[in-house]
Amino acid sequence: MPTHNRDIAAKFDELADLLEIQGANVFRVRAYRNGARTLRDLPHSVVQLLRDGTDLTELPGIGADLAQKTREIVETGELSDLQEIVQDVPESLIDVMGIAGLGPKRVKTLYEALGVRDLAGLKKATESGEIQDLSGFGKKTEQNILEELATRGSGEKRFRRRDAEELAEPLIEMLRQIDGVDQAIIAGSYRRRKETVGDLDILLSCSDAGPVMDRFVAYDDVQRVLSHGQTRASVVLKGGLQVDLRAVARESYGAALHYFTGSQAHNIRVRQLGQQRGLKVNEYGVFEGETRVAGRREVEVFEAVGLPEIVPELREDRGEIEAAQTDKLPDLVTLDDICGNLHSHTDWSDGAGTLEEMAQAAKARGLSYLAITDHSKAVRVAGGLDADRLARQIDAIDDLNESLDGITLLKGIEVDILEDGTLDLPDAVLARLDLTVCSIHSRMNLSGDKQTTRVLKAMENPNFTILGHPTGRLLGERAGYQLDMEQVIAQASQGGHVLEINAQPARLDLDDTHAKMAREAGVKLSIATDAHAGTHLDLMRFGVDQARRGWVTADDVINTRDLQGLRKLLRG
Ligand code: DGT
Ligand code: CA
Ligand code: CA
Ligand code: ZN
Repeated sequence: MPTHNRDIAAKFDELADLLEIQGANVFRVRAYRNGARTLRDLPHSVVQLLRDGTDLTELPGIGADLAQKTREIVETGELSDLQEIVQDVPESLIDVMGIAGLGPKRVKTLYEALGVRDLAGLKKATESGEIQDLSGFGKKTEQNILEELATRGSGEKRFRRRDAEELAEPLIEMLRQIDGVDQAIIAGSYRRRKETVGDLDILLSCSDAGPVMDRFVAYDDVQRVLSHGQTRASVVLKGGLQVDLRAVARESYGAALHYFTGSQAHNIRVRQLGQQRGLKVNEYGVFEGETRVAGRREVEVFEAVGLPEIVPELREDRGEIEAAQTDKLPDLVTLDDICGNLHSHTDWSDGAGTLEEMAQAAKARGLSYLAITDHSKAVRVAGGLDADRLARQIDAIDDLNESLDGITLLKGIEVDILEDGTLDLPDAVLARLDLTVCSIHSRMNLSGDKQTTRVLKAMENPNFTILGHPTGRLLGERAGYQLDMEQVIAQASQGGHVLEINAQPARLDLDDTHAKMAREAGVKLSIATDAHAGTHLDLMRFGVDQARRGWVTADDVINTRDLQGLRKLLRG
């Protein structure tokens, strides 16, 4: 049974959650979380590494304890610490902690005082009015919980793009290897490179579909078979991701690819354009009367309705049809355009690598500059830097740059925006930096007015360069701060501030629509990996995908400039 890195990481995250509810030491909790992140982001399978005899403690953030526990999970499929702790703290409390506003401390109180063990219990306690009488809870909290429980009931589970990829890529490879298969493409939201996907829609063309369907439903990762026919099959993979596989005739493959790539809103527009020309557009082709006039290749569908090809990322009916008609489709940024990375952490705060290791990792990935932006002191659990340590780091980077070849470290900080809108470090030391990434990590639940005022005030600081992960959302975990992004974008446009597209798969923040709003207002963007280890520099492509969905061009992105060009922009 294959154990994915994601599954191993999930166990450590679960352990961290439960330890947190139990009230364990914050550093210990953080060690498990960091380890989980490292494993999740590894480019290689942990199972393979162990098979090759790799010493896991060489990985950033993995000490002897985590290495041993990782081995245990791979060998037994279980983690004994986890089995032990669930005797004390029910696993289902993790779901309760997923409710906005309910941190580990409150969850512990709910469990101990009211016996709340899961979401159903939480609902009962909230409805009976017991919660508002607990100390530290009030009527408002009770109201919030009820609202969130209500929206959850209806919400289907969506998968982060990277999690879906980990399941999808080996599957599509397996299908492509089967004799007689000539094309296999994952269509749907996956092909449009959405940040999350509901399910996978795979289209196949092959000489004999029956045996391919048989292989598909017998695949290792399949947990449940929903349907199994001669040309169609649906399964649920371990972890809950549904996959629909369809075999289509070669002469229809392009039309089917277009139809199942979607989005539905885009499809409707294309079909209407066809109707205006007396054509019928569907998943089998483009038809004039009974005659098929297009369908083998996808581009033929666009040509038939008088459009140039539109890349999947733009197919959301957000103006791409009009842009295509007037030859105004944007020339989207690509991974190749990226010259550097402007958000990274080292072992001076909560990163795993030294300054030198991060520099070499960036160089190995062909970058010409890397901004070091460790946390500032407000983020105590991350070992944030105070003014003295930052000053020392600035000197250390100056020294190191003397000896580095082919890569330049830029001096920066991820400085906290405090509740009153001031920055967490004095102006004098911030002024010595090449740039700042200014972020919110506390008081995320302020009212919309207060949160917006807080950010706008911070932007008035002359040392403010980039707004880091602007909304603070975590996909599938928590909504963003209440922040009036239109006002933030307007002020950024006036003041020449940069907004970040954080490339971490759980963040992808700004999202596509905000990125589009920003670029339309002339605001520049920084696509950055927020790397806490060298391997995280590889996450850049997720940020680029999100940017492309937001119509972003290379010119809109400051880290497409060479070092000289970037310095000029930063001075301006
Ligand atoms: P997802 O799976 O929720 O992340 O999003 P999609 O876009 O992959 O949606 P899905 O899986 O329901 O369907 C795949 C594509 O098939 C969708 O993007 C467009 C096309 N499609 C599905 N149902 C309809 C429909 O009723 N009308 C039209 N025009 N297209 C449809
Ligand atoms: Ca889908
Ligand atoms: Ca589907
Ligand atoms: Zn941050």
